Amino acid sequence: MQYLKQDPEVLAALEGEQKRQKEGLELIPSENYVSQAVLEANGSIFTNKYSEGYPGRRYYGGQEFTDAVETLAIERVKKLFNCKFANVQPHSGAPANLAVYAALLEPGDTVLGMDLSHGGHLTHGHPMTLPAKIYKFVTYKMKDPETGEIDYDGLRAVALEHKPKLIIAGFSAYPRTLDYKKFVDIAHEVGAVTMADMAHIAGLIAGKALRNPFDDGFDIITSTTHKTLRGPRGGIILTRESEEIAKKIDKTIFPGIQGGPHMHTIAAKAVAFGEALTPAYQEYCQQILKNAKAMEAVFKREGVRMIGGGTDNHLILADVFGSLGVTGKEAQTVLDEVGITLNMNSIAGDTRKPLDPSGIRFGTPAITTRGFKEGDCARVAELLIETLRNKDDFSKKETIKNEIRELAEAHPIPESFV
Ligand code: DSN
Repeated sequence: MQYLKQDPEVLAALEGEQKRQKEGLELIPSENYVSQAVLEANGSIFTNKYSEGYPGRRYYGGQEFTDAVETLAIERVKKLFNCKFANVQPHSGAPANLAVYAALLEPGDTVLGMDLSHGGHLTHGHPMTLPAKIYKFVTYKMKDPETGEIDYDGLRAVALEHKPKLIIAGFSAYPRTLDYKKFVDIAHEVGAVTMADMAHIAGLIAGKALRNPFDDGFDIITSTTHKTLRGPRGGIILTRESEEIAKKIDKTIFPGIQGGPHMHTIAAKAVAFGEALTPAYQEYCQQILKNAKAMEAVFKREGVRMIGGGTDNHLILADVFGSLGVTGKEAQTVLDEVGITLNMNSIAGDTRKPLDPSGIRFGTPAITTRGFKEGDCARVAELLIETLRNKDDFSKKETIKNEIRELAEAHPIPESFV
């Protein structure tokens, strides 16, 4: 940080964040640690360049190297997800989803997505979002929060009644696997396009640890690139095989809703996709799942209720208010105090408000990057529950905090994955 010394205030914030990331345990399931190679590309001079358009079809000159790096990102991500078309320009997940809606729908058209309180995402139709003001969203839910199974009969009934043009599979707080084939069959029945918002599990799909929705015939995948994919903050839109859909999406991203692509981020995406193509990355993804299972076992043993009864992926949603009498907000605060970062989360049928809900959501992508294995993760789960059971015991929390710091120090954040 040789040059940042010129700005001591920003430097101080950055150094504080560096220390926080180093000494604490990151359990927010949508966060991760990127390699130094991704950081270098993301902090590179590609940030200086304007490149409106696409490789070989730009509006400004001087595109020899931006074309090369964007083409690399496109080819690598197509290989990772086994699809024909990719747009790597979305600035993040929300614009990626908006672009798909704008590309395929007319204002007033209907979209079927997962209910937010059952694990869906704000961009799948929450009334406060722009898409919800433009399109009509209808929702499906879990059949039973104790098993997490989706109510596919209910989903089909809503689809038959409302005839959506787009059906979305995907979530930000759902711990089980989806039956993609059922979504595709229902979509074919009503003539809808299928979109899988895989932001949370895209890395696990790329790493072949979870099923690829394209293998069951999904038309489109949207994702962020900074979660399990372990890349820079950004988005992607992938199209399995329809050139017509891919062309509409390209036009909607630029010039439809975005201007100049962030070429430094696209360079960093290319690096992350290169890393995700390695066998080491596939091992990483398998370990994420094993680590989540190790945490699940502790929660089961300790009688703490998990929505969906456990996890098939990288995250767990626990009803800490119902099981331990601690609200999600209290849990988030007290765990922060001992060096565990996670987030409060509403749970299906929550009787509490979104800003102080009953649940917490946590996951294993970031600590797995640090080299945590099943035994370490089980211990983290024990410490997590112990903290909540002793939330007012200062000396107990100090002891836990020290153990957390030791665990973190024993697992330094890696600089490289290849
Ligand atoms: N904020 C992201 C998450 O944590 O899941 C999704 O938008």
